Amino acid sequence: MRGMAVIVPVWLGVLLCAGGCGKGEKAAPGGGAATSAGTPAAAPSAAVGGATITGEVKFVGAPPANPTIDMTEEPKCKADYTTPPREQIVVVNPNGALADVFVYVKAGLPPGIQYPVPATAVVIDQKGCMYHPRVFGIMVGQQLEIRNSDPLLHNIKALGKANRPFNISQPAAGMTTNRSFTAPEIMVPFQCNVHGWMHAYAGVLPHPFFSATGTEGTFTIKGLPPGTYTIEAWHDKYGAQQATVTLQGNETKTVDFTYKAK
Ligand SMILES: [Cu+2]
Repeated sequence: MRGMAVIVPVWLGVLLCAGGCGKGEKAAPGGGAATSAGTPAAAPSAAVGGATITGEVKFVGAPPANPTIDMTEEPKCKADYTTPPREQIVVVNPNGALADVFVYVKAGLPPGIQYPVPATAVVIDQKGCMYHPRVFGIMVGQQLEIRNSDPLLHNIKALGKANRPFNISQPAAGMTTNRSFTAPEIMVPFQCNVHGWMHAYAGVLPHPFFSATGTEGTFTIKGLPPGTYTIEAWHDKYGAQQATVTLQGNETKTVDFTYKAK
């Protein structure tokens, strides 16, 4: 969202936090909606409103222990950890909320609206032989910058179904490669051909109304026009849940989701 405040039209400002700007949430991939020229794509203002959906994803029960990762053959990554790292499949925060849940508007938006694609790229970094972030959202057509911060080979493979799969080798630290997606898809899985424990997921949407839970387990979706929406929460291990919410005017409604230990 750097360097764009003064040229963004007022009506577009409400979109800036649509990907989630609240405390404890991940960086807002869907935020920063503007084209490189600073002008919005054709999008009637009726499609943009001032309503907000916010909430928390709770976790009930004892979370399963994530598998320990054996990094013996990758000492340069192993050196990044003081204790043996674990896969981050189920991450429950100290407040009992679940991280890495992708929350998005699944249905209910007015048809036929083209939302501006943010000029800012979403970044996925490979660091310490882990993906950062592990779960994130991105708009159709938005740039995804794939970065290798490790001094060793990663081979990132995206296994989309609606989107064409790709496979990129990045043998050195500092390498970046940009890709984008052509179709909505929940979720596009990423994996590394070199390190079997590396998994990430991208939610690809034609609109900016999505968020991913982070260290507080909360999400916020802003800038919605009045309407009745189906909201879906998606988690790698525990699957998807839906909720319906009706929003009027500029109101904020809270929708919490709860996942239970199996
Ligand atoms: Cu790797």
